[in-house]
Amino acid sequence: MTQTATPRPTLLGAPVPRRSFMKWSAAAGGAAAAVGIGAHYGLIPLPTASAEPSTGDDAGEKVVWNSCNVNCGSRCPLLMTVVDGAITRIDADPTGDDELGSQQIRACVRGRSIRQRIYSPDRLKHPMKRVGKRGAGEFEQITWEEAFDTIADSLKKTLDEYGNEAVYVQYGSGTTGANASGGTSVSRLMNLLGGNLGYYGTYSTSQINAATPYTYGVERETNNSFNDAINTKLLVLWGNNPHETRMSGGGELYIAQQAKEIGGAKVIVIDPRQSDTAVTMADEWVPLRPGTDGALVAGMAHVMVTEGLHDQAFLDTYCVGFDEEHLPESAKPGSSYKAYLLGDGPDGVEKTPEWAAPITGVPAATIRRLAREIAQAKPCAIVQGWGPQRHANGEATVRAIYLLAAMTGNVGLSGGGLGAREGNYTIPTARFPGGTNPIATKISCFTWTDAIERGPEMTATADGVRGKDKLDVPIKFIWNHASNTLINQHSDINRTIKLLEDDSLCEMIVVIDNQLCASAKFADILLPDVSNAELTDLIPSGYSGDLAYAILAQKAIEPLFECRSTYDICAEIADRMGIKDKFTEGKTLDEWVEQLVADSQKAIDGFPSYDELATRGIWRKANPAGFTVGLKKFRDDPVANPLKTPSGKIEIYSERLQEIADTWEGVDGEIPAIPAYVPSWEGHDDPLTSTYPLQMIGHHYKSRTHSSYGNVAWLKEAHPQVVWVNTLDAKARGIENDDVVHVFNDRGRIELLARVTTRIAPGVLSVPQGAWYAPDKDGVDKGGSTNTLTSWHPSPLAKGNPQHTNLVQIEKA
Ligand SMILES: Nc1nc2c(c(=O)[nH]1)N[C@H]1C(S)=C(S)[C@@H](COP(=O)(O)OP(=O)(O)OC[C@H]3O[C@@H](n4cnc5c(=O)[nH]c(N)nc54)[C@H](O)[C@@H]3O)O[C@H]1N2
Ligand SMILES: Nc1nc2c(c(=O)[nH]1)N[C@H]1C(S)=C(S)[C@@H](COP(=O)(O)OP(=O)(O)OC[C@H]3O[C@@H](n4cnc5c(=O)[nH]c(N)nc54)[C@H](O)[C@@H]3O)O[C@H]1N2
Ligand SMILES: [Mo]
Repeated sequence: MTQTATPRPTLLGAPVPRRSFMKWSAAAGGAAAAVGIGAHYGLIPLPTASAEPSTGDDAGEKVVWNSCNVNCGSRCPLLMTVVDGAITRIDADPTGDDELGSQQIRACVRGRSIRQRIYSPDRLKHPMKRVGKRGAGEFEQITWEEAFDTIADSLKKTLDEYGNEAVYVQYGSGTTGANASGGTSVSRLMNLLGGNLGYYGTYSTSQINAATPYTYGVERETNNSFNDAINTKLLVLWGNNPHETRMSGGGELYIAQQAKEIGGAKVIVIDPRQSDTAVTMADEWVPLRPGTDGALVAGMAHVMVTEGLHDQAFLDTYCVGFDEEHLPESAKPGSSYKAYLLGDGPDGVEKTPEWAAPITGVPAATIRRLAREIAQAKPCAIVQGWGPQRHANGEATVRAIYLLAAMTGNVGLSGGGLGAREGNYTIPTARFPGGTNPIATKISCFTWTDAIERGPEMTATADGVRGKDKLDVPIKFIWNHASNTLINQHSDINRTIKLLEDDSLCEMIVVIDNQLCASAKFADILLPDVSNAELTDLIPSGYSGDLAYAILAQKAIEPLFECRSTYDICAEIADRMGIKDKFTEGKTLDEWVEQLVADSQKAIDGFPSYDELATRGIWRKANPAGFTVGLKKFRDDPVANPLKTPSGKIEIYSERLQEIADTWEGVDGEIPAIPAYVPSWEGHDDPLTSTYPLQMIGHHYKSRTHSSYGNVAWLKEAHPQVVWVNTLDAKARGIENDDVVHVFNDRGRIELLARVTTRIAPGVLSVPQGAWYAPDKDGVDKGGSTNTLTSWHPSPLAKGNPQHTNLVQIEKA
């Protein structure tokens, strides 16, 4: 491991003397006693970085195992050096390479800069209540007692007046990696109080979760893990960018690289952007227009069928609806996928590569060559990311990519796969019990703004309400824990602001966060949570291919300022609602964590005791099989091991989707029974392109996890917020690299730097998502948040977030 010899600069530039931060938190807390937002958010000096990792020998010095728990999918162990109560240094995992099938879980740039998040000037310090207009950011410091009483009174009032379905626990992923210390406490509290309006889907996977049951029977069918990619001949990463979205040692970047280095696989990346993955791993990058993957699949499938390259035996045995001979009885003639390809379907159009080329922007010759290569590589692993599905037609795209895996007979084979996202191995680490929601009524996680605005108008078929035919009440009370989806991460920020500003609609918003993010400014009651460095928790692994692990992340420093844990906050509110004992079961947070370790020990062979885990920090368990092969049993014996689809087979034609297409009313967008290409609103051929000619996507960026870490100065300097624009589009507008530009549409305008590059397809812009929304007095978002430009318009089947489907224009500022 390399160590820096020179001390790192502090946040303010000048290092503070090594011992000058004695009783740091108390002093900084005391200084912020005055009321008013300015006084609360003055700069905080960052404790000085020490040059060497502590040995723990010095008096007052210790090294503590903790972790990074944000939602990149991984959870990385962090070694925190603590001197006189302040964290002075972060080191990554130095263990692991000595264990078979193991690897170091090395934190990425974000985890390594966590001190700047813990000691951020944006840290929330005291409980506050809103005093001005909602969203204006005017708050007054209050006592914890007043905060708890106000929340309990408001909650009782909402439950009495409107019932439990008027309470909503917002999607929030800021503490995804946490266990007892995360947002589950809020759900537990509400579940004990009779429940709340629930949500289905996630901002990550709405469309793929909704579409997958119609092909494979369940929301998420386990795919082959990346460890298995060493057994493949050809790895096709389809809108999948592990070099950024799985970039830590606990992610799968390293494992994906092994597929090439050890297995020698050829790698093709299909993505409108030449992503970091495409640059470092790919033998070929295939750029295409966003949202046109279904057409690319059809063009390739046409080649395979006409040249006889597809696996007919696999289709005949394991699938329904590829050709007319294998359609269910209810299906109309000409409704098979093959009929669609050959021009024998309702549209009468043959889906040749020449048909697909102008839609996708991929030359017909390339489509032919790719089709032959993918069909002839045995085996071939097609692994889709979640970028292709976060679109207005994402559900159809997901199923099209699955189709290619089935047509080439790669499903259920080592070195092949389902066409889904990579699978992984997990262990059943015990989780803090949130309980179950007694209320069955659910909305899609993306439609909460509609549920505030017009809840009782929302129906099952037009708006995707589940568990009831329609909503009876609008959302009146929101719990917003570790979530910036109230503003920054939801679509169409300007429209959301208008909705939330009207406090006669949603009457109470409780925000529990530890940074003054855009969403926090919309709180009625704003509560300062501790950071994960300020408590102990048992952290289960996210995914690391076939390596599972658990971390005992231990309290490194005392809570800063007046911060309190979410568990304690919820326990106090439970007390005021008369259910404290039910909520706590008589346990403190630390006692819960001890119990979770004990329960994990019972459930998992070899899981260490609390004391052992406390010392070693992290415990690993590799998949005994080495890698995972999805649907292997089904492949081996499809009769004994049918899928959970109605036919028990892979459904290329879905009767259930046909029924939805025939019966759902008020749906905007097509839901075809076969994975046909469907054009969408704000696609490349929407008439709106005459005003806004460019398609804008928003990739997940290495400098942030969504908006988390988005205020870290080191990361902002290393990875500034830039819009990727193709050289041709830039030239046509007189834009040069590093120019300040505006990207805009009818929904808003953002200001940021131009990255003029050939690494993005012409006609496409990418604005990395998650930048902190920062409007100037004219409403121009100088933070460059992509959600200033995205829309509320939900996708047809999932009612999910199509946040990569947007038309925009770009100009010099
Ligand atoms: N560094 C970092 N890592 C993260 C996160 C983060 O914010 N930062 N977020 C985490 C979370 S919660 C999630 S859900 C995942 C997200 O993981 P993904 O959803 O897979 O990430 P994206 O960057 O949205 O999309 C992946 C790729 O798809 C491409 N793409 C976009 N539209 C299309 C299309 O129409 N067709 C094709 N073929 N490709 C397209 C994008 O250019 C991008 O390179 O990442 C996780 N990891
Ligand atoms: N345009 C566009 N929008 C997107 C996406 C996209 O691709 N494009 N991706 C979507 C996806 S996949 C996702 S998952 C969502 C993510 O959206 P969010 O779930 O909102 O994720 P973050 O932006 O990371 O915000 C997490 C919040 O948790 C807070 N937090 C961090 N640690 C703690 C803690 O210990 N305690 C508490 N109480 N709070 C804490 C952070 O300060 C931050 O305000 O965004 C979605 N939005
Ligand atoms: Mo996500």
